[in-house]
Amino acid sequence: MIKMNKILLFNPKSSNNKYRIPNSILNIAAAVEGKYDWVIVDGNCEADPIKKIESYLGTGEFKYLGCTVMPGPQLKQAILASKAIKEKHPYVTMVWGGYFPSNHSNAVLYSGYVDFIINGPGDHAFPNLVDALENGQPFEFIKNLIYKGPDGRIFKTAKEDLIDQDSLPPLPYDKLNTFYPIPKFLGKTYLGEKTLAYHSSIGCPFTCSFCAVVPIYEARWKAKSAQQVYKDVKYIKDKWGADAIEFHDNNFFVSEKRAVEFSRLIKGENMTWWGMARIDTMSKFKDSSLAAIREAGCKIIFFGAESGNNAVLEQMDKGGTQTGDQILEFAARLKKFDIIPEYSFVLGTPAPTPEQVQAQIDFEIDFIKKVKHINPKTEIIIYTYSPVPTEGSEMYKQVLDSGFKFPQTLEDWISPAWESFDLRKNPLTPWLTPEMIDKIRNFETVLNGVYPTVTDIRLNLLKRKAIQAIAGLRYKVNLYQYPYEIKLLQKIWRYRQPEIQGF
Ligand code: B12
Ligand code: SF4
Repeated sequence: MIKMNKILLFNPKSSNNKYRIPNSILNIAAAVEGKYDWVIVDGNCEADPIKKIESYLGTGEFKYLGCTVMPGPQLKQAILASKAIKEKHPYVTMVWGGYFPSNHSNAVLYSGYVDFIINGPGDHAFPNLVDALENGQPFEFIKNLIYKGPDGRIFKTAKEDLIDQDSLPPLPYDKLNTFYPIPKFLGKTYLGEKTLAYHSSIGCPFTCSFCAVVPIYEARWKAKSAQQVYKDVKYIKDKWGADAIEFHDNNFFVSEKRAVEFSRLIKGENMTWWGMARIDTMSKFKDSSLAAIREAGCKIIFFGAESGNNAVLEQMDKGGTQTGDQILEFAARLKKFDIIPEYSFVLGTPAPTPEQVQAQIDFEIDFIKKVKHINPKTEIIIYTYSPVPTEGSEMYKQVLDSGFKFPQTLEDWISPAWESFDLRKNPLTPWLTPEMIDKIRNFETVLNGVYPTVTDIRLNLLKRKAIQAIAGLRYKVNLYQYPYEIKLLQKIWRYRQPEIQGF
């Protein structure tokens, strides 16, 4: 007899041209594998994902739809699809998971078309929820759940301790391959011809006051062992030819021991890799460790530098140990190891007066130029600060005091203004004037002109030189206004922006 309790897992479109293994829903698939039948629909690989979902639901065999959602453009497809599907198939239990619903649960649940939110890791919560619903048992005690009670109140259940990551079931790559060929997900990047996206740890031990990871993981971090990571990577390499790895962990390099051990294991595989780290953590790494990491193929590391100003770093609660001087020293130190530091800065944080907000922006611009002077290979990523609800942090308090409010409904979230908010390009934060935002963006345009990112593999030497010649003069004399000529060239050559298109 055909079971009518199948699960459809949906990854709404998040990227225009670079597909990645849909790790969020693949982890959920692993959690129900062998217990419930499941299928995956990846919005990145489908011209019309709603049609594809309809073709599955039309069989009448599906009872659950699980959707992963991060803010930004992915939210748009998630909303459009969930709304349309719930209207047509009201019996389907709609479950959302991921960073957006965990941090903005009220707007999601009051939409009326999402039944449950998985708050943080879903590896246990999701199968437990489906079990409870299948067996008519109470779900109210399942950890990591947010739901609306019959009286309309929102309930959040207790958070589960982070799961030992090595105890999780293997990711069902072979079955994913039956829906979408794995090579489709192994894209050409700056790192290699076939780049694998892999997630080796969850959470982060720090509590930066602007970071969406904090309310969910509350300074907790759990990692797979170096051996486990190596085993998984090796499987994909041997079976589908991956030659590079993007580690999507929030903070890959928390443990020096694990990073060095992984380096030792991967060294012989001739793979290039990339991951995210903290400057203060990695500053403490021994020279021998940095050398081992580079020799093992790690060419470029992403660091949240955030600000060169110690007072702002403190306001951001960057763990209390990062300083402006350290950021500069570390950029110089990495030069010796031939590791490219990719430094991201967050400009436009709140301050008591408009003059102070402007002064901070000007300070950061000068500081970024200093970094570039010390190590010109440093890749600079500039974000405009967009608040996340880090309740209890001093910075979030300042944000609320300024009169800032998140949208109350999902429809508002996908209005054009809020979409660009999440891309951290044009935040609707009351303390930033349009002139300030222009200054940040224009500086970024000129900077990218003088130093085009190495991750843009389409930009050849000639094009680089042409943009550099035009932007160099502006950079020298601090003239950033109206950089239309640079923008035009970047548009014609479709210049890549890592802060929008992903690392
Ligand atoms: C890969 C990635 C991307 C990829 C696309 C991913 C995809 N799904 O196709 C790309 C590069 C395109 C991307 C882009 C953006 N991203 Co992004 N991305 C990530 C990253 C690095 C990894 C996500 C991942 O695969 N995790 C691995 C899985 C296993 O973990 P997970 O997603 O947390 O899933 C677990 C739980 O959350 C839960 N869960 C998740 N989904 C579901 C679904 C169901 C049904 C259930 C039951 C459970 C569940 O269970 C899972 C297993 O335990 C995260 C940071 C991170 N390390 O998680 C940022 C992150 C999610 N991105 C973020 C942002 C802001 C963006 C952007 C909007 C902006 C930007 N400048 O980066 C853009 C725009 C996106 C768009 N175009 O829509 C933020 C979200 C912040 C926030 N305010 O909520 C994060 C947290 C990074 C950060 N620290 O700032 N991103
Ligand atoms: S170190 Fe990075 S991931 Fe961790 S809390 Fe700070 S910004 Fe978030």
